[in-house]
Amino acid sequence: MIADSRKTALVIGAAGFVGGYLAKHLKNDLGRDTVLTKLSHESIKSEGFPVYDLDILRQDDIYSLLKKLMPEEIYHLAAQSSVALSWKDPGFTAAVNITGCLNLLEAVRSIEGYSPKILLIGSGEEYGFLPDGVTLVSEDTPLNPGNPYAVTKAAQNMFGSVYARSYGMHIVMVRAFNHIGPGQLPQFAAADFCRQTAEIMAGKRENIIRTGNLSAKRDFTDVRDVVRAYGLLAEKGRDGVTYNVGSGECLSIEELLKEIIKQSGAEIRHETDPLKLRPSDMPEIRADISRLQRDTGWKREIPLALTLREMLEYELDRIKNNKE
Ligand code: A2R
Repeated sequence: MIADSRKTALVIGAAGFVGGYLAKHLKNDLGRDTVLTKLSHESIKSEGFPVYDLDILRQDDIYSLLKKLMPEEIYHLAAQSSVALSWKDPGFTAAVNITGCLNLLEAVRSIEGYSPKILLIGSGEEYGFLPDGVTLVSEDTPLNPGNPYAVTKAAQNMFGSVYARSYGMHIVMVRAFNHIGPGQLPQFAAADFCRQTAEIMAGKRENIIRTGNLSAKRDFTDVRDVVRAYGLLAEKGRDGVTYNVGSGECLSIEELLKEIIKQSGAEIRHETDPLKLRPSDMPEIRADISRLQRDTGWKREIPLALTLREMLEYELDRIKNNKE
């Protein structure tokens, strides 16, 4: 459906996992003139999009690009998004995720009469350690981040809220829960299991999958459903309001693994790898998505079994064609 073909959407940080999916959705499904940014060392596979190099640590460069394009919608995906790296380099993570976001907000603010809709993408990680007995989190659940990455995303969220309220900016904040899909890097459990399973199916490793903690329950959504929620929120999300984006259901990592093994049709065992165990894992977390559903009508469309099948096919194709 073409919603409004005159609008220009700018996706900042488009070379990452979500960027390619969001760019295609905005252009093909919503008819936006879609412009992408990436870091100079990155490459973007999606063809047919104007692409600019942009480092969000350089506020003047953000300003120049915005002045040139004046996009009506800005999707801010750029981030240092690795929890592991955030422990190793919290200062860098804070610079990219907090100062980078502030640079964007200040650049927008300094252009007179310019008032785009801005989507700040945060994370379900912001909730962190939940009060005893709580597993379902609404946007009003107190934040208690458990790692530096989560702290920076909580700070981004708070700046978004303050700038929307104090300066009347059209900022919507998202807390995205686990999203998965073909092309995700194997730092994430589902992608890791699919890669290991594909290697077993291709005869490249013994039939044992190495795992971390399997009992943790998480809220998984297909990345294509997630980017659809972002498009809806840019259109219908209320300024200064935070929205959980997730499925509203949860699944243990073990159930996820079993589904991948089932889909492979292979005889596969699994074994715990102590290096993959994270000591402070929350046992269970699930998003309350009633606000998202009420304000946008969003519903999950892609069942997880299909997502996992496509992830497995992607990894098999990667091995067959010797892709990086
Ligand atoms: O760190 P790299 O080289 O992978 O580049 C990431 C890029 N990025 C930046 N872009 C502009 N200026 C910077 N100073 C800067 N630092 C990093 O942002 C990467 O290409 C992109 C973010 O993509 P991913 O890390 O793949 O995140 P994903 O899964 O696409 O998630 C999108 C958003 C992020 O804000 C997550 O924290 C959130 O959703 O869950």
